[in-house]
Amino acid sequence: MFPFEKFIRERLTEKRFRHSVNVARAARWLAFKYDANEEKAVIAGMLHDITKEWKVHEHMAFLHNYNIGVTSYEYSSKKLFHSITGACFVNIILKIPDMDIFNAIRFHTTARAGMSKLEKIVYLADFISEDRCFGGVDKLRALASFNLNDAVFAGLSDTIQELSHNNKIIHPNTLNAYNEHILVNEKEKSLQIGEYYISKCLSTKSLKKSVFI
Ligand code: DGI
Ligand code: FE
Ligand code: FE
Repeated sequence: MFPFEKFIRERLTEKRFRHSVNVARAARWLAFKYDANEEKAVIAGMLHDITKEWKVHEHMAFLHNYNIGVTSYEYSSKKLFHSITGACFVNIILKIPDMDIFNAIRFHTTARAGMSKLEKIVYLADFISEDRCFGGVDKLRALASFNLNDAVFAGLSDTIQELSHNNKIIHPNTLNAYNEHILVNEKEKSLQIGEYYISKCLSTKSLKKSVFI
C-alpha cells in the first residue's frame, strides 16, 4: 500500500487513481536505480496529478485564493494549471512542506532547465508508467533503465514534436530543458575532443622527444 492511496482513491477517478499509483511505482524504481530518495519519489508520484480533474474555474479560484500568479503560457494551455495547483495543494492543504516534492510536482508537465534528480524522475515516471501505451513507450522504458538524462531528453523531444505538430504553444520551460540537454552534451563532447587533442599532442611530443633526443 502506497501513502495517500485512500486519499487519492476518494478524490480521483479510477483511471487517474491507477495512473497515480503506476507513476509512484515507476518513480520508486527510478529513484532506486539512480540513487534518489525513494520515499519522496513515491509521495510525489502519488500526488503529482492530484488536481488534474479540477474544472478550470476550480483552478482559477484556488490560484486567486492563494494569490498564485500564472503566466500567459499557462493561460493559453489550461492543461498546465494542474502542475501549479497540484504542487501548491500538496504544500498548503496537505501541509507537506518539502521543496523537492513541491518542485517535482510543479514541473512534472513542462520540465525546466536545471531540474533536480527527483524532478527528472517524476517527469520520466509520468511518461513510462505502466498505463502509458503510446508508440515508442517500450523504447523509452528501456532507455530510462540505463540513462536518466537521455530518457528525459527523449520525452522532451517527443512532447515538443507533438505540440508543434498540433500548433500548440510550447512552454519556455520545456524548450529551456531541451536546449540545456543539448548544450551540456555539446560541452561534454567538446571537452572529450579537447582531451583527445591534448593527449594526442602529448603523445606526439613525447614521440618527438624519443626520436630527436
Ligand atoms: O497529467 P498527465 O496527463 O498524466 O501528463 P502531463 O502532466 O505531462 O500532461 C500532459 C499534457 O500536457 C499533454 O496534453 C501535453 C501537455 N503539455 C506538456 N508540455 C506542454 C504541454 N502543453 C503545452 N501547451 N505546452 C507545453 O510545453
Ligand atoms: Fe500531470
Ligand atoms: Fe500524470
